[in-house]
Amino acid sequence: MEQTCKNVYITTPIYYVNDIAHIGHAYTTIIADMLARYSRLAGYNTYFLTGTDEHGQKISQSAEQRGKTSQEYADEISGKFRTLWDDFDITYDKFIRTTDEEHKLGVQKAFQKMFDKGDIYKGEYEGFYCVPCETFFTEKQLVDEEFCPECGRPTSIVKEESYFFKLSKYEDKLIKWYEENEDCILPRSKKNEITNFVKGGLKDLSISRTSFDWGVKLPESMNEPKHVMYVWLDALMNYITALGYGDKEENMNFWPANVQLVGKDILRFHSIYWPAFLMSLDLPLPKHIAAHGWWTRDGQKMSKSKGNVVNPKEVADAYGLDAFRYFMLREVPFGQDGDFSQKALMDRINSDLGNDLGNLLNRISGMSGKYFDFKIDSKDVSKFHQKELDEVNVLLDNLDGYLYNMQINRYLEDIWKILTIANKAIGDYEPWAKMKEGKTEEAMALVALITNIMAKVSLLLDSVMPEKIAKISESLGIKISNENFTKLITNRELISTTTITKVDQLFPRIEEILLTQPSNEKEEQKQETKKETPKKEESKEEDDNLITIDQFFETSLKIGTIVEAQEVPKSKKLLKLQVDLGEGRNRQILAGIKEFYSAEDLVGTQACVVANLKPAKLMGMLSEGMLMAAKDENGLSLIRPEAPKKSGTKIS
Ligand code: ME8
Repeated sequence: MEQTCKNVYITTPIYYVNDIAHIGHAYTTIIADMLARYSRLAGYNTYFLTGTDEHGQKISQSAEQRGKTSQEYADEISGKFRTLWDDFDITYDKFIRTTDEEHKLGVQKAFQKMFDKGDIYKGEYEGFYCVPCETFFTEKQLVDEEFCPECGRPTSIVKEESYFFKLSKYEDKLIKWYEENEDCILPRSKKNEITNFVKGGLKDLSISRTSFDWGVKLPESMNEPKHVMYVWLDALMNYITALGYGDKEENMNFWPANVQLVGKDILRFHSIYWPAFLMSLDLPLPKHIAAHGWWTRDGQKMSKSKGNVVNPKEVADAYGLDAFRYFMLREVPFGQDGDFSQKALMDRINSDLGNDLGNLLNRISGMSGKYFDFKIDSKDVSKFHQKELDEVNVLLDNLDGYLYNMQINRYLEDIWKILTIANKAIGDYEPWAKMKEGKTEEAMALVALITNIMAKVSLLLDSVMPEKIAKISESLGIKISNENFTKLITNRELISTTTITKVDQLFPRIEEILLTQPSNEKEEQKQETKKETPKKEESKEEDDNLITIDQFFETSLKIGTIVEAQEVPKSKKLLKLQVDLGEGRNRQILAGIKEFYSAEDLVGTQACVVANLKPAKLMGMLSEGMLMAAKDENGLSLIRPEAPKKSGTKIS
């Protein structure tokens, strides 16, 4: 995002509609939203694009599995993405769908132009194709000569007539672009990887398919009704078709994009294919392609296909949307992977937001109310606090640079350093002591300093936590506007006077009760994930991990009689059971079987129980064992004795 340019164009990847959104998608979208909000406030003419990627074999297969047409399925999932972003108050200017007519026309125009230029030719493609990744691989790239290097699934050999894009022709030009534009790919470490890859040689790219038909047709003039476009050609073009490329071109003045955000998984497509296509179309190249890292969960890659996703809506509902946004942007340095942990989220809320930010506002309203009837005057701030103002200004100097280089966590770290200056000044100057000594002017200068710092911080954090900042700015009596941004941030000025209003606590301490809900979701999902481990791995484990009879007997299995059963409120899956294992007292067991059994039906029945499991807490309740069950596509069944047995009978 160059400061000199008037227009700012920010894009996210367009998300596949083969499943619903998870926090990885939310992360990309929140970063883009933050940049867009910041750019607007700083006075740039901003355009922010997001949307959904709806063509390709993967989508048509997902639709088929659900008994829907590809279009019906794409409509449904695209709608869910859009609803989520609307719930999250994401300020996109356009939500593009690759099934939009204007998009399809634009892609066809682009194809025609590249063809007319001599960059596209017809040939035959034979390669190893991974359907879930929509990507061809060479034999060398495969794992164990068969499996996809990206997702580990089996590939299939596909041979088909195909059009090719002369990617090899752009090898030198791409290398020149990387070398001449230091920050064209961020973080810079990623740029080296890409440069080396391209230096290793590029093969021409197959850009049409005849093996399925859910895609954009080639331009009519080609007379190739069997061909549809390669989904990545179709998808990448969204960044210009959204601006009207090939049609009305109404927003093409936003091109080239300033920041194109992508996950590191799709950086190659964006930093090799995409600029090569643009060169072929004689269009300028984006200023920055910025690749962020992966969110993992419990150290594992999180993905729609693995089923171990964290639902961003649930997290935002439990902890607050602004806190979630802050956490995502602050926790992990851009470009690096991060593990999603509720403990870390809770710490950020209680410490950074509650103690540092929320408390400072309380102190402003407390001191201004007690000493000055809530009226603030900045006239003596520079006289008594030039040192603090200078310190703040030094930090402000760096903030732009951090944002423009996608060092968002450092941007936030430095804003917190500014808050520390304010909190420290209160301790250093003790306005209550000044008041006692009759030094009212000095006390006022201090409270006004803090108020000004809070006002500056609010302008800088509005893009990160718009809802909470609206409350803070209301309390400070200062509007979040471009005018104030220019005055307080760009020109380093102070507000002259204002009146403070009291607000309720902004970030109440998050206690365990809030924490336990999502973490139980996590436990529940974990159990699900375990059951859904891919077949290949299961059978491998069975072969490799044979156990001895002694190892088997380490597990204590017993017959239990269910004497009481209740639903657990707010849980989709859990039932709370009291189970008699012949021990003279009942054990409480929480079982994830609510979808398959009603509480009443279970009372009086028996089941096999794992009796020596370490007790665990689910939804804040103790669970002292596990019922055994088997689940297949027809549902779940508890494992029970064929004829009634005494409670506590050992199973061997
Ligand atoms: O790749 N951590 O779509 P997609 C962080 N349609 N970010 C993650 C993530 C994770 N665990 N998982 C996904 C596609 N993302 C193509 C893009 S663009 C022309 C076409 C984010 O639904 C990340 O930004 O698989 C990733 O690049 C994007 O979601 C891909 O989502």
